[in-house]
Amino acid sequence: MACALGLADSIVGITHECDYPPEIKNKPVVVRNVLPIERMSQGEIDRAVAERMREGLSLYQIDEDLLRRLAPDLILTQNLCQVCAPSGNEVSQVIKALPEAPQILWLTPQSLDEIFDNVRELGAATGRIAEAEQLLASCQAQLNRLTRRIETVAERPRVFCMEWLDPVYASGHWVPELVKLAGGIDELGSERGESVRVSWDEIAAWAPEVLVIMPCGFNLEQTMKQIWDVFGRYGSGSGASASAQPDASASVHRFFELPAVQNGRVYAVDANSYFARPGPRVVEGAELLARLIHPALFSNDALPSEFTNAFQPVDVALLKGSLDEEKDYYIEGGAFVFTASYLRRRGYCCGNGCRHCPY
Ligand code: B12
Repeated sequence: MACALGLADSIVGITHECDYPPEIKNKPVVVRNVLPIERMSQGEIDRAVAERMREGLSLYQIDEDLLRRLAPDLILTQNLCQVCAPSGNEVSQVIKALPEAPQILWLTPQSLDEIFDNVRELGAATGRIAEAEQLLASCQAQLNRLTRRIETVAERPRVFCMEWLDPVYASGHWVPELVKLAGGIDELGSERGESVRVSWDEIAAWAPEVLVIMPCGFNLEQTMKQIWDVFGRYGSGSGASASAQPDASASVHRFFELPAVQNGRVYAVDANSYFARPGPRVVEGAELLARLIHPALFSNDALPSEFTNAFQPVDVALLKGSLDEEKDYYIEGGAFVFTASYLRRRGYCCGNGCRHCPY
């Protein structure tokens, strides 16, 4: 959001999650994760997050010395989710330790309108009001174009946006609104509400025709890996970790029963870029969803270049473990060699040095 208002040069420090636009990635990192989430499964992350919450422990470490040295005039932070990024408590504590209190802008948007309000507030706090209005006008124009297009189709497919795979979280905040703009309905999501755990029985009852998998904190390739780890033939997702939860999610997964899965309409998306972060790119998220929900409407349009790595259809047969000799693998000297086509459709690099690895 800050960079979209032309503030990249004024940013003195970032968090470990800040990766866009790429030119900010070499700024000093003031916030770090406490949990080694890169090495943990979906179930393990969920349990660790809930446990640290119960014990009143933070998931983040703020480098106070570095912050003191950087001496920002303004800190942009959030109070939307206690566990997704440093929130109220952590930030207030650290501020107390600074010699001069900087201005703090709390961004806590629940909806698209509130994301837009945050852009205005940031513009006002940084003397970029004109830039903020210009950005919002272009976001609104993009949404209006999408709305006009979606008005031409009659049907509104049942969609389910999955914000976590094990246990499953339905979407909240602005995501159900994006689905609506994209010409679908996600009744399991809570518009302007929190993302909460849902059971497989509820998902099966909703019977989504389109399933979009968007775990927060993951890009496309990482999401594909999670799908294989949880729902793949040799994955962990028999509900084993969900069953450790004393709540509605305690059920074995029913992924393969869903109409969307049976009809090959399951998509992984880059959640970090287009859905999980409340910034201007959620507008592109709406368009991306529209392309997934109503592909025929976009069949004559070239795919915009920013969407090249934004989504991937999940090959359900492959996920179930059905492999064709030649198309998916060949045998050489008694060894099994995966083809590039198989590896691309699987969607992620396993790090085993596969000969035809496209990643
Ligand atoms: C859903 C979710 C989101 C939602 C928001 C949260 C929500 N619920 O609406 C959305 C999609 C917006 C989101 C966004 C992001 N998220 Co997120 N998110 C999650 C997810 C899947 C669940 C978090 C959650 O709500 N857990 C519910 C837990 C905390 O609640 P609970 O156990 O039921 O407890 C509740 C009650 O029982 C009660 N409670 C429990 N104990 C206690 C104790 C007391 C004393 C009290 C009073 C109450 C109480 O309060 C709790 C909350 O309601 C987790 C992964 C996971 N499965 O944990 C990632 C996760 C927290 N997110 C993560 C990240 C990285 C992000 C983003 C930064 C992504 C990005 N790269 O841009 C953004 C930040 C957006 C922002 N805020 O600006 C990371 C954090 C990494 C870390 N610290 O180690 C996680 C762990 C996922 C991951 N990839 O590993 N996220």
